[in-house]
Amino acid sequence: MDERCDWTREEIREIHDGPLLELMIRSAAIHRLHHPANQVQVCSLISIKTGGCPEDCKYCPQSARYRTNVSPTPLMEEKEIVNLAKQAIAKGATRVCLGAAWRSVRDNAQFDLVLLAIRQIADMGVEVCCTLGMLTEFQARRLKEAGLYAYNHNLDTSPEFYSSIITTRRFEDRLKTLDAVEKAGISVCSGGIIGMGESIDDRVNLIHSLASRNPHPGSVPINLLIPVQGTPLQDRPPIPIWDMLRMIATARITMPKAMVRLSAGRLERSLEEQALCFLAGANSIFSGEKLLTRLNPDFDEDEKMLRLFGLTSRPAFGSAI
Ligand code: SAM
Ligand code: DTB
Ligand code: SF4
Repeated sequence: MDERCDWTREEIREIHDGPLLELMIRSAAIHRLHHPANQVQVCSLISIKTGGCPEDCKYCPQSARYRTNVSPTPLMEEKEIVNLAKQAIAKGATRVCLGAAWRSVRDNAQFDLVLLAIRQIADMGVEVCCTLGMLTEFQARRLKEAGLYAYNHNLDTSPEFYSSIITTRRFEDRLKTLDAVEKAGISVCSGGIIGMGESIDDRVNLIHSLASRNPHPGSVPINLLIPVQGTPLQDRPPIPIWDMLRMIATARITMPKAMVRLSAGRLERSLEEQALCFLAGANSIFSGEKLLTRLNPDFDEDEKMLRLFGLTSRPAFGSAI
């Protein structure tokens, strides 16, 4: 079956709520139809501008509105960004994602610096992604010209729950940026976070919003909330593994060709739990000791894990079958 963009919310809820093991088996079968099942994409994050963000995303340690242990740092020098990318590639990353705690991109010298860094990293033969906040079509075109492969911009949660988590922008603003990215011919990376107190319907409606896009996003990060001290969501309890598996499997079944990324929150999960996530259809991870500000399994640990599971690293620019 090819990409379907006309899923109804009811259909997705039915998939999501199905008998767990049947759901996993169905998802694993679809995964194998569309991707080399033993390959996992290894991505690496570089926080090129950390903290001090004007937005009020309730989960985020980088918002200037919450007192967290993040100390704001200015934009990195171009050389430092490129060097960090080199190190990540040497450790096995095939996709490098540059993250900035900006509300939106501005057409200034800082953006020019980021474009120069993107060009140099793209020339190293890896997929370059970045996540810089909201973009105009013109800015998206400039990123494409610089060699950008993908742009990450998460919908994060359902349209209905969005304003309970973020009040400084609207769900529709996110969609607009995704449209600009797509129009520029850049691969869309968009997913969300689970464990913020959302309902099952909110999770289903997030997947519905992603799977209704035509084409589907090229990659869908599923982040497990990392409750950070000082943020309004600091006391949220971890979600059960079963919820993670349902979310991953539902994303895989509804968006068969997408890379489904097991993103934030992996450090706290056992190898057994991660193995189940790969079985449920996840085929991408962030590797390296830091995400943007939080800890994450390092490259050596992940290499051992992949070896243990008989998985190999997916080459850059590999496409769905
Ligand atoms: N400022 C840009 C933006 O919001 O698009 C880019 C950086 S922002 C930190 C990227 C993504 O990180 C968010 O959309 C969210 O999904 C994820 N994230 C941030 N804090 C998180 C947390 N505590 N736990 C899980 N995911 C988180
Ligand atoms: C995504 O979906 N997750 C990554 C990446 N895209 C930019 C970010 C996770 C951030 C986790 C919290 C932190 O490290 O501050
Ligand atoms: Fe800023 Fe992005 Fe964090 Fe929101 S998620 S506060 S926009 S860095």
